[in-house]
Amino acid sequence: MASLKEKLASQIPALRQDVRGLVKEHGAKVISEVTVTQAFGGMRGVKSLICDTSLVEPEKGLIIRGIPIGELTDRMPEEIFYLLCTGELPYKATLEDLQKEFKDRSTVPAYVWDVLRAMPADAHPMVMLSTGIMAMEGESVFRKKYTEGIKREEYWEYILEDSLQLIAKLPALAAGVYRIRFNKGDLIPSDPSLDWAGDFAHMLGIPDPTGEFANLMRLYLTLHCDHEGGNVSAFTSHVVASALSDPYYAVSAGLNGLAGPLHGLANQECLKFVLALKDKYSGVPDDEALKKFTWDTLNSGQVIPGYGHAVLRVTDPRFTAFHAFGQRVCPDDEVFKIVARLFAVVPDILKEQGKAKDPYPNVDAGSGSLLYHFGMTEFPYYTVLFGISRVLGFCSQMIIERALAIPITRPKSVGTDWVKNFVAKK
Ligand code: CMX
Repeated sequence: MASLKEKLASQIPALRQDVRGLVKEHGAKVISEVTVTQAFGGMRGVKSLICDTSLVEPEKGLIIRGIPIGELTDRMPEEIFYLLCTGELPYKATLEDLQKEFKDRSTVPAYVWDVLRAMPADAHPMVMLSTGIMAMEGESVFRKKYTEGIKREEYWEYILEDSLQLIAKLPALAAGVYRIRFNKGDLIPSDPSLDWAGDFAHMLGIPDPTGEFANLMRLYLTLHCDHEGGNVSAFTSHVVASALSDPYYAVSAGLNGLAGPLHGLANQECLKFVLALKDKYSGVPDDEALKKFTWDTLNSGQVIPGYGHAVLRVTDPRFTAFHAFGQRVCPDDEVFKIVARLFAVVPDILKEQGKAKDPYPNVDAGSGSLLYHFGMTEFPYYTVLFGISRVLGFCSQMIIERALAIPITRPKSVGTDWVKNFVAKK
């Protein structure tokens, strides 16, 4: 059975030939134009990036290598990483081989713990995760090999090695961040008999008598893995990697983008919103109270966290998957019930307000309530979970980009005066 590296090595020559042929034959064809609104509006909708790992369809949501995310909810994150990289789900033996590759590389260097323990007691967990990754940059095999001098065709092999190293260490690193930052006691050693997400759940130390918390971690780390190439975190990591900065730099940069309140931090904001409702009404408010609270939030100039999306125009299937998990595991939990009731009232309010192009819940609307149910009440940590999963996407995109020798990113910027002159001439 071929390993991930062997599989990629067998696919890459044809992939390169395919892309070379496409560019040679059709290089001058126009695939997108840019309006003034788009140039001033975050480049929304401009097709100027290639991402083969996944696609976000406005009416369908996330599709990974042709498979809708809703059909992948019982898969483990390791399987998803293999799928992102190769376009195929692994056979059992291949999956076991990949899991072994991760286990063999899973030990976090001791100096990382010294760095994290030296950080301010109120450091944001995302800062600790990103710092932990940056602290390990000296481990980069890609940087070492690049400095020694390797051929461009070989770059992807060392990007893959760094990716495996980094992904392997994330469960211990992120669990360590949780235990250090929230004074949970000693670090918990890894259990090598467990899968990547199961071991992470184990090292967090959250009591899990039913095993459902580990299932939630598997689902969480699968659902957040990738969201094509143009979202803030993936794009940031892509740009940094295009300068041939190694994966430690590029992953840390992507996570720093994910930390923003309009992106990955929204899950923390979302639970705050739900808990504020629960506190104000001492339990699950009725629909009238929910509507008033939502309107008050909008009228005070704030967004409703967990709702809206730059691309999606339907309920995010990842929200649907979390919602189904909650219905199965904790239908009577008050926080989960508020999330479910908000889903019933918020879309109509956002439609009535008429601003948000997508009035439906995104992935962040429901995930926090499930974590809260299992006793993970430290919501600044939630974005870290998003981050661990998203590294699978960053790394798979990076491996493919280096295999295809995608050059350094350098779009052209123009000044406001240039735009004024341009439109005046037209
Ligand atoms: N509540 C209130 N207003 C909203 C809104 C929401 N949930 N979503 C969008 N809007 C507003 C925007 O602020 C914007 O207002 P202005 O015209 O006054 O600037 C208007 O609707 C149009 O925005 P849009 O084109 O629909 O949305 P954008 O592509 O600009 O932004 C997003 C997308 C996600 C940043 C936005 O919907 C938002 O702020 N949502 C709340 C935060 C959130 O849940 N983020 C997580 C997204 C998932 C992820 O990527 O991590």
